[in-house]
Amino acid sequence: MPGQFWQTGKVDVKLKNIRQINYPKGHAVKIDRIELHHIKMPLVHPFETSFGLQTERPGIIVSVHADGLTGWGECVAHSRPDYAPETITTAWHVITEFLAPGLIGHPLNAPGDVFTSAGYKMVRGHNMAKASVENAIWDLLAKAQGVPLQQLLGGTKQRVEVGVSIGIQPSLEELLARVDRFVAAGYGRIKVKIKPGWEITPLTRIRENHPRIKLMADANSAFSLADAPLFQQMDKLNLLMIEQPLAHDDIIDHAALQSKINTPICLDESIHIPGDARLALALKACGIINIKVGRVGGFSNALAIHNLCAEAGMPVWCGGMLETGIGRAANLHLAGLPNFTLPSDISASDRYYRHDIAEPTFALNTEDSTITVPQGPGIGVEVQLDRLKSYRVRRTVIK
Ligand code: OSB
Ligand code: MG
Repeated sequence: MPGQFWQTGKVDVKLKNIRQINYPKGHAVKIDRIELHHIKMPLVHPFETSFGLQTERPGIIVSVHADGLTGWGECVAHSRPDYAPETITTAWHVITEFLAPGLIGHPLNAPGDVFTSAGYKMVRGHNMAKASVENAIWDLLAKAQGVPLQQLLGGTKQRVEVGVSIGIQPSLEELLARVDRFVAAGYGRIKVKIKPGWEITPLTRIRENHPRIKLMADANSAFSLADAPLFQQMDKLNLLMIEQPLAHDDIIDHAALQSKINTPICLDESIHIPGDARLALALKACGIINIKVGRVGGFSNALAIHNLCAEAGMPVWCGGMLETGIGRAANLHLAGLPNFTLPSDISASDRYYRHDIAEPTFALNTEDSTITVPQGPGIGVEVQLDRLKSYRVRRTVIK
C-alpha cells in the first residue's frame, strides 16, 4: 500500500526553532587558524544523475584549530552549479574572504556562537560554505568536551538505518545487476536516479525482481507538472517516496503534484532553510523531507528543520553528497536524531572510495541495513593527513 513505510506519526520532540536550540555550553575556545584543503577524490564507480555524470568528487575540507584541537568539516559544493547554486570556487571565496576571518579569535562557548561572528552576520545564502565551517566548529567543541558529536546534537541511536543511491546506468541490464549486487550486499533500501525516458521501465523491472524491497526514485528536478500522469503510474509500484520530481526552486507545483498522487513526495533541492520546510508543510507539498546538512547551511538549521518536522509529524532522513569519511561521519551523528525515521543515503565507504581520507571507514551491518555511529570524541573518525595531502590540489591558511 502506498505510504506503508513512511507514515510514522508524530515523534515526541519539543518544537524548537533555530533561536531556541539549547546549545550545550563548554569551555570557551578561541580559533587561532582555519585551513582549507581543496581535494579531488576519484569515485569507485561513475555517478550519473539527471543533471550530469560525475567520475570524481571535488570538495573542500575545512579544519579549525584551537588550543591544540582540530575540528573537521566538509563542503559538498560541486565544481559546477548543477545541483545547487554554489560551486567549489564560490565556497572558497566566501569562506576565505568572509566567514573564516571573522572567526579567528572569536570566543565560542557553544556552536550557536558562530552566528555572532562578523562573517556569519554579514553573509546571506552560501549554505554549503557556511555548513562546512559551522560543522567543523561543532566537531571542535564536541572534542573540547570529550563527547561524541551525537551527544551535542541530541541524537541517541547507536545504529542508523541506511540505503544506497544508484546512478543512471548505461543499460537496463547493468542497472538491474547493480541493484542485485547492493541487495545481496545487505542494503535494505534502494534509491535509483531517474530522468525523462528512464523511469517507469527501470522502476517496474526492479520492483518485479524485488517485490518487498524499500524502493524509491530521485529525479533531481528533471520533470514538470505536465508529467503528473507518469507519477500517477508510479503509484502502482509501491515506492517509498519520489524525491524532488519538479524544479529545484519550486514548492507550489510539488503541492499540486502531491495532491494528484498517493506516493509521498520527498523534497531535497527545494529546502534550504527552516522557512522552506514550513512552507512545504503549510502547502502539503511533500510527505517527507531529505535533510542535507550542507544544503541547509549546517547542523543548526538541520536541527531546526528536524524539530519542526517532528512536531508536524513529517518524517525526515539524511541525504548524502558522496561525502568522504569526514562528512559521512557527521551525517551519521545527525541521522541519530529521533525523527530520522527513514533510511538515509549514507552507504559503506567502499561504495564511494577505494581509499577514504578518514579512519575507521564505514561498513554496512548487513543484518539490519545500518551503519554504526562512531563513538569517539567529535565526529569520531581520524583524518589521515597523508591521504588528505595525496588528494589535495590547493590549500590556504586563514589566521
Ligand atoms: O540528489 O541526493 C541527491 C549526490 C550528489 C548530488 C545529489 C544527490 C546525490 C546522491 C548521493 O543521491 C547519495 C550518497 O551520498 O550516497
Ligand atoms: Mg536527491
